[in-house]
Amino acid sequence: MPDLAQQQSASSLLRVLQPAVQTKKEGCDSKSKCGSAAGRGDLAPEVWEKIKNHPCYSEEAHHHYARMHVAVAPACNLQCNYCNRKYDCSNESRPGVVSEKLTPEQAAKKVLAVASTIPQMTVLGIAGPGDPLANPDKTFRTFEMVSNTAPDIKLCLSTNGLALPDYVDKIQRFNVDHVTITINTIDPEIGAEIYPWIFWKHKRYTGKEAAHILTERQMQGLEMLTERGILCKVNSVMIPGINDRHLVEVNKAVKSRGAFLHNIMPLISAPEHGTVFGLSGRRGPSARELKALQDSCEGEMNMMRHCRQCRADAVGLLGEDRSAEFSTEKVMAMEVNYDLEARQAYQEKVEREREAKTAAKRSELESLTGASGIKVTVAIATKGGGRINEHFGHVKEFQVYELSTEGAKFVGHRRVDHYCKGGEGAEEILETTIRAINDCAAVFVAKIGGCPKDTLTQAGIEPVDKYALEFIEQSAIAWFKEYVAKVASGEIRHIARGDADIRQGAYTAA
Ligand code: CLF
Ligand code: SF4
Repeated sequence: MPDLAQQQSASSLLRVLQPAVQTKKEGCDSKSKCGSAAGRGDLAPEVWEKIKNHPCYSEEAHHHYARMHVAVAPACNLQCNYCNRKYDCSNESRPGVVSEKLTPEQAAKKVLAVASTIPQMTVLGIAGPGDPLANPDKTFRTFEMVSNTAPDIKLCLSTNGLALPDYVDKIQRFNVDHVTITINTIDPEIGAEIYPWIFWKHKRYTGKEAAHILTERQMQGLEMLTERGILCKVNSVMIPGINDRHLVEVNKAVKSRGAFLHNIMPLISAPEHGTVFGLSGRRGPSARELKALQDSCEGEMNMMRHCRQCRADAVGLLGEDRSAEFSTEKVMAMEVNYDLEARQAYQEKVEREREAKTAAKRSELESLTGASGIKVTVAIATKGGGRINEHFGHVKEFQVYELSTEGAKFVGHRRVDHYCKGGEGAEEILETTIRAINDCAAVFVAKIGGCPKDTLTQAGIEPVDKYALEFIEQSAIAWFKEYVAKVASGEIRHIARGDADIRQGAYTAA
């Protein structure tokens, strides 16, 4: 008997593999004005309203606003070779960390507890630890309870897309206006290397047939969502040797179907996670490989570069994880005081700070003239708020910006270990830190000790502490102007830096 893929008509297969006619109903039409880097004036007002305080959909918002996930969805309807089902979903969380699974009632209480404690928490996401749409009752019950008690919180969903077309109407009815679909390929041959099986319509499918069904369902779901004006982000895991070159095609296919943002994430495949890819030695990409792919995909739909591949129970700003403060035991014992007015007042304060930051960047940019053609990457020590406000020794992640005559562009982040834990191992930690920011010409910090300062300088990375507590972009542009002037005067020579390591794993509450 012919398999399902063979039964599909040629035109149906073609429809899946080729970019669709533009279905985008909203958004924007120039590269500089779209996606996660866009600002208030760049987007249609209704789109700006949706993304302005969503830390994943707006790169700028991620400095100021937090998200939380509730782990109400344990089951999954397919298998990815980068996931170990015993642990969390590696699309949205690090494998190797077991979540506390919650009932919808526990989840709703947790959302109120977090919202009362962290006024800048604006988004509730359901991202696992399995697939939210393989657990539809728990997922939608949670959304329903939260929207009844905390109507100012945006609802967000992340899915592999297999069940998506069946739930689009419900997603719209429940006012879930941000949906992420993980799409790693549109080619069944490649799909067969990523997905050993799917479970669909009470039957298990394998190989190319499984991959073909999955792609059709993902594309159909994406089109249905964008037709309804629901903002869609596509996550893709970059798997060197399998889909790294092909992701450019995926980008075209999802862009033509109206996806708002494309997030290409590095494969997480440490052997201790026990995944098929981890155990077979499949490596993740280097920082340079990841950036080159993101750059080549950047077009009308911007790339998300600030994803932290967070856990299915993550809480806090994207660069932090406060989930340990909100264990079920602690949440159930908490007195919850959900004060909408206090939350709004706090967020107004955040908006004023944001406006000050934008104005400072603009005025610094105005004096950045000339076209030197020089591009420099720098690392920033920050704990949020868009300022250089972290001590070198306390950094858990550096934010990385590319500086050019266009300004300062966020291009990623690098996880590192605390250098200041003190005692043994400090040298090794410093070594791994340097490898993580080896592509950077400078590191901006609030403070730094003499010893790491010397070692960084020897490694060709300039430690810069004169902008302590200042805004990141304004300071970086000011430094870049000096750098270009020094190159022009012959005081220094501009040299392209090397590659850097991407550390495995996502945010944990360690
Ligand atoms: Fe969560 Fe995902 Fe919503 Fe964000 S995460 S469901 S869109 S609220 Fe964000 Fe985390 Fe990256 Fe996901 S940083 S893994 S992209
Ligand atoms: Fe794991 Fe998520 Fe893939 Fe399901 S969709 S197998 S939970 S990574």
